[in-house]
Amino acid sequence: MEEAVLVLIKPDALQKNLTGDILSRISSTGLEIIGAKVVKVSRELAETHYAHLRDKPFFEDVIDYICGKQHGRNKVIALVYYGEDAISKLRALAGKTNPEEADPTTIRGAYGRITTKGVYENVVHVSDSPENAEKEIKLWFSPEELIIDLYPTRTQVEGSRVHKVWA
Ligand code: IDP
Ligand code: MG
Repeated sequence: MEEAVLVLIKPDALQKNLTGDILSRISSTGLEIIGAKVVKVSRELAETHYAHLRDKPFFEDVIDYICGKQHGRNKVIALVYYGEDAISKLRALAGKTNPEEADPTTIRGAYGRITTKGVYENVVHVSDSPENAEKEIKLWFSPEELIIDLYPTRTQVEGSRVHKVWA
C-alpha cells in the first residue's frame, strides 16, 4: 500500500552532523520526498506531537529534547516520505525506540544514546501507523507544503489571501 510517513531529524542528529547520512540511508528505500522543511519547535508543537506520552515520567525531558534544549538548537528537519510500505520500511531503518536495543546497523542503533538522566536520544522520529502519520503530517505541514494531495482540504479566505487548510 502506498502511504505517507513523517520523519523528523531530531536536535541530537543535527548537533552530530548526521543529516546527510540519514538522508542517504533513507534514499536507499527509493521512497519519494513530498515535503521538507526546517522547523523551529515550540513547546506547544512538541506537546501536541508527544501528547500520547503525557503521563510518562520522562515527558518533560522528551519535550525539552525535541525542543533542542540539550543540544543548543531549537529546530528539527521535518520530511514527509511517500511510497509502498513507507512506514514499515522507515521504522525498520530507524530501529527500536531504545537505542541500546536497536540493531547497530539501524540509524538509532548506530547513533543513538541513553543520557545519564535516562532520555532516549534516538536521532530520528518516524510515524508508527497510518493513523498517527496522518495526525503528525497535518500537525507539522500545511497542505500547500506537500506536493501530493494526501488528505481532504478546504479553502480558507483571510482578507485577500486564499489558502488551503486541512479539512
Ligand atoms: P518512537 O519514537 O519509537 O515512536 P515513542 O514511544 O513514540 O517511540 O516515544 C517517543 C520518544 O520518546 C522516543 O523516540 C524517545 O525519544 C522517547 N522515549 C520513549 N520511551 C522512552 C523511555 O522509556 N525512556 C526515555 N525516553 C523514551
Ligand atoms: Mg512514536
